[in-house]
Amino acid sequence: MKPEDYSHSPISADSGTPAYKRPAGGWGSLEGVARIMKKEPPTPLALQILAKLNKQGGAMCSSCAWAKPANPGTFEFCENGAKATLWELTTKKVGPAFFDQHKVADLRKWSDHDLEYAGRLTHPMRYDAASDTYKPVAWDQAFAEIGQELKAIAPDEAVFYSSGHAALEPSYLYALMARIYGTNNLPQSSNMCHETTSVNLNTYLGVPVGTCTLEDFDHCDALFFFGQNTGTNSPRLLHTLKLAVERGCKVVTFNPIREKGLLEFTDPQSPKQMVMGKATKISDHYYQVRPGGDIAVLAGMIKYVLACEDAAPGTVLDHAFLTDHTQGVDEALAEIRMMDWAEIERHSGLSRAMIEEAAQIYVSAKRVIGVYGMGLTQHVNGWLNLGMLVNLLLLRGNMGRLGAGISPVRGHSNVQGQRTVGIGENPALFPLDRQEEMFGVTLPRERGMNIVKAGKAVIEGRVKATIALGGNLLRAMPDIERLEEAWGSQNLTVSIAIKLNRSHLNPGKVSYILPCLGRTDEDLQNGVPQVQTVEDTMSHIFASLGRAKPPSDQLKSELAIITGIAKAILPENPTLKWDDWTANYDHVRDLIAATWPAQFHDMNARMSQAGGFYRGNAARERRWNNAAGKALFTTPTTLSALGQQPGETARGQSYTLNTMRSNDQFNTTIYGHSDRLRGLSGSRMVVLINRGEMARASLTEGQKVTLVCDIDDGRDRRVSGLSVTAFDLPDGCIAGYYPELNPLIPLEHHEIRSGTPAYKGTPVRIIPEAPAS
Ligand SMILES: Nc1nc2c(c(=O)[nH]1)N[C@H]1C(S)=C(S)[C@@H](COP(=O)(O)OP(=O)(O)OC[C@H]3O[C@@H](n4cnc5c(=O)[nH]c(N)nc54)[C@H](O)[C@@H]3O)O[C@H]1N2
Ligand SMILES: Nc1nc2c(c(=O)[nH]1)N[C@H]1C(S)=C(S)[C@@H](COP(=O)(O)OP(=O)(O)OC[C@H]3O[C@@H](n4cnc5c(=O)[nH]c(N)nc54)[C@H](O)[C@@H]3O)O[C@H]1N2
Ligand SMILES: [Mo]
Repeated sequence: MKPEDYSHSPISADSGTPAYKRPAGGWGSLEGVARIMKKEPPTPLALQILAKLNKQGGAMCSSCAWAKPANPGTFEFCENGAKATLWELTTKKVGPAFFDQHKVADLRKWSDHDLEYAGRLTHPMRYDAASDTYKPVAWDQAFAEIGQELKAIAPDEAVFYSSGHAALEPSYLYALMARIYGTNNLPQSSNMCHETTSVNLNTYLGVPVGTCTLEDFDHCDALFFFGQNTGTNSPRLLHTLKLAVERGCKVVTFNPIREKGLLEFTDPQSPKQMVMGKATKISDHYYQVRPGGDIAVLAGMIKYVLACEDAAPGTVLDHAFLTDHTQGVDEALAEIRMMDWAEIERHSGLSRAMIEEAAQIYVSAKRVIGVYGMGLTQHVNGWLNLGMLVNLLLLRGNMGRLGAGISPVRGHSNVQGQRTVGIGENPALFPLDRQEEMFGVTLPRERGMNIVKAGKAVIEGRVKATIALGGNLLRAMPDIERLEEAWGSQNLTVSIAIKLNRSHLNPGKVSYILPCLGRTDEDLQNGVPQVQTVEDTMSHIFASLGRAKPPSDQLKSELAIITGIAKAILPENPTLKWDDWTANYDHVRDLIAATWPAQFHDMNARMSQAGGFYRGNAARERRWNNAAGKALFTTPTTLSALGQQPGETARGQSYTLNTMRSNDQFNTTIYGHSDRLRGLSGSRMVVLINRGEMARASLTEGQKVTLVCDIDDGRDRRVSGLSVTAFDLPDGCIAGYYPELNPLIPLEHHEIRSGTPAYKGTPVRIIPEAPAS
């Protein structure tokens, strides 16, 4: 691992560690796009598709779920959106000849990058154990055998996973099919990311999603960012932030890593900034909180707000809002008042002065938005991270009014929408009565399995079949080595995918890879191009139209594949018009509209309007659709979001591990080996650690080490061959890349209310592989 040439940043707190010298965005991001184009020059059509990305009549980007404005810029895509789009539009192909040449055992030795870089899947393939290769198969034969296998087991022995990518129409039919078949086992990728949000915001505010829209970002006076890496994961939000900062909005960030995008940004769409080499400073204050320290930060901020109110009673808190709209404030505040500043400083790693400085910005701002990502959700006490952030916002009525609210930044491009239209293991969240009436069927009411429960059931042999609508579970999940050992003993594994990945290389006894059209591909049914829809992180729904010629005439749309499986596993029923629905996706939108009329009425007409159509949000209007009918305060029970504190354990010194994304990946899709915005490149097998901790542990730069999980449940979890890399981080924590470090995270180590894996807070020890030289 070596720092990039433009190595050390003047803004890094430790100038001796790698950092990116230039602002986020700017020429660097154009170079990032150019680099991926150089790998494989885009076709003229690919360039046209990029130019229309996230605009009316174009495709919606398959990278992040950030909001798409009604008045888009000339280029309404970012460096990483371009990478995702061009990655899908590759001209390379993985067809029968490829599989003939490569045994599955050999492919298992390939890297994540190389597997996907090989190209687009072109034919339905069935695993042949005798030759250890995948062989081409006819679609009809595939559907028939999948049907046989699924009919031979109890419905609750099957799992229907979806990665948050497929559009609303296939997702609606997928959930419907699984339920009519007889199971609520519908885990989704958000079980690994914003499940903490879905479960806990629903409890606190009566909505499972954020309360803000883009308009709020035009009116807020202060934005507080917790654990979200905007520059890499939702770069189009940087443009929104720049506009906010330019009108005087203050930005305050809490993150253990000084993430470049939240420090400074040059808008690639601003000729003036680009030519003048100017950048906009984004965060007014950037605090390197210790991982798991946000509860303590928020407790300290609330103590300061209360001190201000005590000094000038009636002027700081929004008493009318607290009385009319909230519940539990006295109890929560009594507990927070008793919290000790020394403990707050210890857990947060920040001084009282720093926390009070941030809180003063909160008190001075009329309208405040709290923004967050995986840094809050992927912890054992993620519920309290969110509870405390909601507490802070509620105190001054920063919920359900213009310019204020809570704004989780969602991951996959339709992850929120899939949940909206029925994907999820909890049947209580969906109008199953209505669907029973619409289709004359009986739907199961027992709760199904989320991803952690499904993983455990696979390990224990209780799952006999897994169908995956996209995704890469054997890389994305925790404890992947434990899962790999058990995966192949299932009767059936089916992956609906556009590219080959590691999850396809652990076939069940019967195993299929079913290749589908991607977001940018033209989807013709009976010669008519079909539109699909997706929902962004702000609950707006957009039509998306693919225009590229598919890589093979053998591909089916996700919707058509679901129809094929549904017809093979479900009894004939004249109300289930699978063929009609596949022939014209308008008909599926009619079903969605009939299922949720208030939100989706006239969906076919509204889906193409500029800025999408808004399906509304009760909390935004101060209607609280939870059990209490009020916005709930949360009483803290601890100051740490971690399940286990780092430090000296019986087995040695342990550190909190933060598994993170590089700037050159989309989840388990690895585009390359650069993490430009952190000044790193070359290898992903690194352990980032600060220089003080390195010295205390007698580690040297580049030294090879093994990480060992420090949770003792009788299983040894370790990853070897990692290089020690000095990096600007708080004490007590280390960082490294997802998915390479996923073998270290126990499946049982998760957020306690929602089951979201604690990917940002696993205790690990460092074992040198050779003595320090
Ligand atoms: N290019 C690109 N875009 C993506 C993705 C991608 O992989 N690549 N993935 C998509 C998906 S599915 C998702 S869910 C989102 C994820 O987007 P993010 O929510 O940004 O998730 P991470 O990249 O995991 O980064 C989390 C941030 O939290 C910080 N952090 C870690 N622990 C703590 C803590 O205890 N407290 C605080 N305050 N901060 C902490 C980390 O340093 C890091 O900056 O992005 C989506 N967009
Ligand atoms: N350690 C650690 N682990 C994590 C995280 C972390 O921060 N740290 N983050 C977690 C998060 S937030 C998430 S969301 C999960 C992600 O988990 P998943 O959603 O399961 O994984 P992805 O890497 O997004 O899936 C990539 C695959 O999707 C397929 N694909 C791409 N486009 C399409 C398409 O159009 N249709 C279909 N059918 N398939 C397609 C491709 O074959 C590709 O190989 O990982 C989680 N795992
Ligand atoms: Mo995610």
